[in-house]
Amino acid sequence: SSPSSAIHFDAIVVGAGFGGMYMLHKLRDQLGLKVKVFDTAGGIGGTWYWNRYPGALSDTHSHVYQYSFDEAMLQEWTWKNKYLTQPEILAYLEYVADRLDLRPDIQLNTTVTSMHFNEVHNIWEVRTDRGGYYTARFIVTALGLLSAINWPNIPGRESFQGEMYHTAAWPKDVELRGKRVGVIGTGSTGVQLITAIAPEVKHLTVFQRTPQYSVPTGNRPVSAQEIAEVKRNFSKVWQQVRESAVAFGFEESTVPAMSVSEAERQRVFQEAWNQGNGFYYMFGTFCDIATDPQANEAAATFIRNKIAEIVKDPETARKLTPTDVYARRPLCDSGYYRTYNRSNVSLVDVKATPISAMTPRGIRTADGVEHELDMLILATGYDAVDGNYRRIDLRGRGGQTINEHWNDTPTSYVGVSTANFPNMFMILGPNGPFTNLPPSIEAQVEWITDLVAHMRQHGLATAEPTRDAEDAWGRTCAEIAEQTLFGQVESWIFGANSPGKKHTLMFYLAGLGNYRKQLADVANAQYQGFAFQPL
Ligand code: FAD
Ligand code: NA7
Repeated sequence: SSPSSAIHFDAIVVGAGFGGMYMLHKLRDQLGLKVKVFDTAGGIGGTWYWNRYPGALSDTHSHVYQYSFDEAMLQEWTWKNKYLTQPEILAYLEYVADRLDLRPDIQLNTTVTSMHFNEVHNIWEVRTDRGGYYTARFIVTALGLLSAINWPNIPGRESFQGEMYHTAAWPKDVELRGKRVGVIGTGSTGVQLITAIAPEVKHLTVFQRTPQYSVPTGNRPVSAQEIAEVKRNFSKVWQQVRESAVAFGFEESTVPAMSVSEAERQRVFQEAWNQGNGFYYMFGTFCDIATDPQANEAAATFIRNKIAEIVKDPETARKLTPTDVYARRPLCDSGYYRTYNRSNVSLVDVKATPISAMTPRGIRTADGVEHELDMLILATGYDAVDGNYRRIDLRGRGGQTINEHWNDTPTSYVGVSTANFPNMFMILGPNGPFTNLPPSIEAQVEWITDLVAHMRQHGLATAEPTRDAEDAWGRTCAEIAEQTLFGQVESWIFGANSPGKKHTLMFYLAGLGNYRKQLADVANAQYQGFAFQPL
């Protein structure tokens, strides 16, 4: 088929989560473009469409886990608790979709299978699993950074006779009561799920590979007064978020942990423990927990001592206690460690006794024990950041695929673009900010919109970053990352959780305030680092 037989749009957006929805609104309603959005899902919402597992909760505070671009929506929408449950976030995104009339331009149940840049016509050719063939001047990949499922490679998976679910594709109406349930994975998701389902199931067996540091969420109802306060101070609240590092709506600490007395340190940690939130514990207590080994060890020791206090069985406590650096995404929970005091919960350390196979009746570990299960839940996370890119037949100039282009190291220029892929803009692509994400998504969507407007104003057909600019951005990200402790452990922040993936940098770790400055500098310097072609 030739491009002339395709249905043409000005822009095609892939993904209908926080990112894709806002991108549609901006390009369509601000710039007047003809835009189409595709999503594999049967509904809008992205992450919050897929992740319906019991206990799914934001770990960003409710008042900053939303869009900020429209004050009227912020005044209209309200929340009940310090954190939002999955149904609440999905309801919010449904409300936004209706409020902004987004649905007519979103096609659900449709996976984009290929996107090829046509150098003759300077357009993208896009194909879907439903036989659709489209062209577009611009493509925006809002594919999600925690969206491509990581299926563990366990021998015998097909033989298991019980029910098996991944948390990121949770079906409706799962009955847990009376069942012997196994959970693999103790990341943010596993911790939430385990805590939520333990009281419901007959028996819960947790297969833990790496123990986790976690602090309480401190979830509680918020008063009408607190909500009114946020709504009254709209501009101030969001300005603080945009200028901060992690964008969680609290002031990051400027105090080094070792600059205060031991007693003061304990007081600060205890106060944070009482108040709740993982990011607050890591970034609100002291300024150097993620960067200074001694500060990190102090924060880690505080949590280890809590585990020893909370967990009654010393052997279980030992297995639950991390000994490595506290440098994964900071977790928070609603009674995780306490859950292991329940008589119907047992913990299997699969580092000590690895899973050898799945059997028809359950899971066999290396010590020969067969753990019998009626249901196995995989809370094994994602092929993070670049996973969904590599699952598409995505080709830039010269027919080069994204896999060839990135090889084992995904890169970008300022998080939103990559050389040789003209007019392709990424939301939450590699080497973008590591923050509470809606405000970072907003920064990227707004910046992309401005660039598209700039191109139209100046009669430009294509925009793409130069290799040099992209390499320099990669070096900037690497230099920043080297100052942190995050690279010292294996986690999705460095893409090291997925089988066969190389430990590699995935984020710009200097925070949202700095990231926004970088974006503004590039735009203000006539989009320095980009090469343009005229129409
Ligand atoms: P997503 O919401 O992931 O949407 C991407 C969409 O793209 C998906 O619907 C997918 O189906 C679609 N897609 C991908 N490939 C294709 C294709 N080829 N064709 C068609 N469609 C495709 N962030 C926070 O800041 N705070 C939190 O508290 C928080 N909690 C989280 C809890 C969980 C369990 C998870 C998984 C993530 C959490 N996140 C959190 C991160 C969260 O993903 C982001 O905050 C945000 O929702 C990302 O929005 P997005 O639009 O970029 O991507
Ligand atoms: P994570 O944080 O990547 O956690 C996945 C968990 O699954 C983690 O405990 C892994 O252990 C474990 N895992 C993965 N594969 C296996 C195999 N093969 N065997 C045993 N255990 C395994 O994903 P989440 O969904 O919890 O959270 C991702 C983000 O989403 C989170 O940070 C929030 O931002 C929302 P490991 O630690 O690799 O040893």
